[in-house]
Amino acid sequence: MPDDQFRHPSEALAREAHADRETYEAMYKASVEDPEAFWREHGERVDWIKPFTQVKNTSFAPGNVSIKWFEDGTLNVAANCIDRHLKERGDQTAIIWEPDDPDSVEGGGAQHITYQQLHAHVCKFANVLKNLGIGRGDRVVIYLPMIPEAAYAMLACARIGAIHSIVFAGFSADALGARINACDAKLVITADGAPRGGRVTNLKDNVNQALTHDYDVVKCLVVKRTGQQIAFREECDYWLHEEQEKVSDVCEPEEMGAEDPLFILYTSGSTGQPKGVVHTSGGYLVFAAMTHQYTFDYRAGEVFWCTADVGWVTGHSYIVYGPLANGATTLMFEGVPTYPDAGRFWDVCEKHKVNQFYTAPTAIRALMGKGDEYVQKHDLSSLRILGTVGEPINPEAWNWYDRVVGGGRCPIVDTWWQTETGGHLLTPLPGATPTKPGSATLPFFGVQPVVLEPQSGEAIETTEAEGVLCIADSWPGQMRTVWGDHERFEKTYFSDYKNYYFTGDGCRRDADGYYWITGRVDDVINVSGHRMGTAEVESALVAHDAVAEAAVVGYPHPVKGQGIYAYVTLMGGREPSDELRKELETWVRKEIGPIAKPDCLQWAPGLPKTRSGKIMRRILRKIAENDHGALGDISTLADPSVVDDLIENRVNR
Ligand code: 6R9
Repeated sequence: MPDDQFRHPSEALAREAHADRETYEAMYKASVEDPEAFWREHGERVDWIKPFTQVKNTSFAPGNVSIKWFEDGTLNVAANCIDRHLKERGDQTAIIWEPDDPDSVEGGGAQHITYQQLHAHVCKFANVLKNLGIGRGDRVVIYLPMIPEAAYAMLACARIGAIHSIVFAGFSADALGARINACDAKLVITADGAPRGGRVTNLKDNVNQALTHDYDVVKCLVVKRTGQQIAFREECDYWLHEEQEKVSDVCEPEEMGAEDPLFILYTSGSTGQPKGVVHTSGGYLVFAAMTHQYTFDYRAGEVFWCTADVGWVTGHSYIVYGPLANGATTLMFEGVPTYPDAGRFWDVCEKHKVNQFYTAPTAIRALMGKGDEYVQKHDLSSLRILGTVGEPINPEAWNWYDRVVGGGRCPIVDTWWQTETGGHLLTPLPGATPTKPGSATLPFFGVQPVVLEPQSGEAIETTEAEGVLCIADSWPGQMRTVWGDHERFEKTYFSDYKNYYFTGDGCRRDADGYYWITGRVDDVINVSGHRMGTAEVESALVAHDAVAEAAVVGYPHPVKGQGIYAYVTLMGGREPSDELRKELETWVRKEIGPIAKPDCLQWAPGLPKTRSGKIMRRILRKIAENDHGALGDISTLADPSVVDDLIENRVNR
């Protein structure tokens, strides 16, 4: 499908959707011409305890980066996601929970939790937190499977003004420990075990291991999920079901400032330790809710399913906060796309009559590879809108998604955004934006993308442009700081290109003004939609005593989008072997988690370095991509001969 061929929304959809082309254009224009007025109006979509008078107070100026929205307003995010819906839709399902095992008896199969029930669960949970000494501003780490308690825990924190920091349950004990320490958490909420794809991860064991150094300082609240045996620390572990017996289901929401932190979410950067991305309460909620409504054309009564895990930002904004702020029915899925078989997604869509389905290109590619039969067995007529997120989607996968899953009837919204942005920045709106396979199309309201010439930092004014993607002005969902390190926030996002927010992504703008993300320009790789710093994998590798040096790059992978390619130089006296290779793979899994395991590991007697000792990743990337015809100038290398060896011994997949 050539770039210039548009897929137009049907006339009926354009008529019925929240926005048609004209509405989008008028609203977009208003949003960038007078952001104050636009967001003053749309800030009203949340219920404020004390209404805001100030709307926007933001600066990207070097040395003075400061982002505040609705700053004198007060609200409670949990009350916005629950209490305000009780009168009108107390008996409507808020959360549909679909367990890992579709036939599980002990899990009770799918659960439907109404807004009224959600209210009771969250109030009780909040009272349990209070009893454990948690209050406003305290950090709580959540390390849970995809069970309703994960949403209760998030909303309970929000209700009492505690700041949650979710750690994806696929992360190792070491990665968990680092995040607990980094935000100085008082409490960890976990489960005995996490069933996924028919296998169980021993979450509580990981917590115990993570807390070796603070063994009796950090409390732990445990949800009984599997009923397996766990090592219980009598003095500081608590069972949720026991603690809940002791509390009432009434808990008044705390009045929070718009700029009080709602959550911290650790995400990979190009250097050093993961960054604690901080999102605050008012602007984040306005933006998550508004994007959820417009991007998915969500309408009252519909069933919305985002397949992400709440451990990633997508789960925060589009499983919990956005949908619940809109009074939606949101589906939470504990399992994986291929268990019990590759038809699971479609089985769940049929069973719960899902209207909007939102997933990642890596899942689409994996399922596409299993054949159309798995899709065609199911009645998918309830589907209305399809979405993708996490990485660029190749047109082949886009077309399969459109044709086989959507039956050619469902607009696809390819949503580009980041942990840092809180919600969608580039995305089609179903009734308004003609789509092109592989393009995230046009900016959301209030978002001003610019394409800069990478070297000079000049904005390219022509419609057709290729360069780095920056954003010229703030939007309400923007992250506010890096937890405990505002300097790092400024340095990472506002120093390479002055007066802009630098996204770290490269992009192309075509003759129609459509944006095409070309991938990260920094040393961040995107494996199955999971963001990882090459530096993290490298430091895990060099922590092994056999490894002298390691360099990690991404390479195109047919299913994962990008795979991890590691070059490893061994310590003198250590010899390469298959055993050692396996040992290093297991080592990385343990240090970071299964998602960081290298797909290819090449023994490198030497790495290509400049005379100043900087590893030339450009060359390593080319070799990993098997594109060594295009290595470019290697004459500045301290020892150009290492390159020949690397090419010769390249790992073939
Ligand atoms: C939401 C999320 C952010 C990075 C981002 C970009 C890539 C996300 C994309 C996309 C092309 C899309 N990315 N959505 N690339 N098209 N629709 O994924 O957040 O985990 O922080 O990753 O993911 O490279 O910079 P996060």
